[in-house]
Amino acid sequence: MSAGAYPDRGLFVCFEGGEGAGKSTQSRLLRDWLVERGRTVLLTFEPGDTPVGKELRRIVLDPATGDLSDRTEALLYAADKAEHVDHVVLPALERGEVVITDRYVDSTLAYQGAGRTLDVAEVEAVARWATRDLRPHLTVLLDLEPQAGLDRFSGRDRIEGQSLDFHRRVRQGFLDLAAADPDHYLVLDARDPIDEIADAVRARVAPLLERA
Ligand code: Z5A
Repeated sequence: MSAGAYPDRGLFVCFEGGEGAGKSTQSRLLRDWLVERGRTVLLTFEPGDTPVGKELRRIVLDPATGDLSDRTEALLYAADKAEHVDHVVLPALERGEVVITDRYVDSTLAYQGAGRTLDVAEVEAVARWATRDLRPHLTVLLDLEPQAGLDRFSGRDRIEGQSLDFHRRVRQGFLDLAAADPDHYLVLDARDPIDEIADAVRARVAPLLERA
């Protein structure tokens, strides 16, 4: 595996974690804090933040889709990532903006790799190809015991409806990725109060702004 390509313009920050861990909440709080400091910020998400991605999101998350081959699911998420990187993420970074994404490549390594038990190296090769091996300067992993995250919601989409064992493998998948590359990860306990988590994220992001 190559070292990967960290953008030389802009700042690329990603939030990852299981369902209900607080990714959307923390993404918005970080965006608001950066905008108050005069930064131009693009807040985005996967899957579904492009016209084609919206269609792909419906297919992968709608319970009515039913069973998909694990490989089909991995390829659909990869297609969403390719659209997202080429049409949303890279253009904003090239403009020198801060890009915050709610989920990215680690989600496919954790869900389609560790969760579905596809070969993680194969899933990674596809996802890195789809994303031109573009890597976030920082990934914030909001770690939460799966049942606690699922309890924060009532409805269940195709992925949320998987077994608790599946979600435990996903959680461990995320933790393994973070442990392997501490320079590019911040792991936080998602049970902590929202404001405390936001403060910890800001403290880690602040020095990175000097390079953006
Ligand atoms: N998926 C995949 O398999 N492969 C991939 O490559 C990608 C994704 C990119 C996308 O679902 C699904 O696709 C996801 C992984 C899979 N599936 N699952 N399962 P999504 O985009 O619809 O949803 P999500 O990404 O899982 O996010 P979420 O469920 O909406 O949760 P969240 O964004 O992490 O949490 P939140 O909305 O900020 O907060 C949830 C609630 O908890 C809300 O009421 C908050 O007020 C509350 N909250 C937040 N923080 C706290 C704290 N600290 N304490 C207490 N309560 C809190």
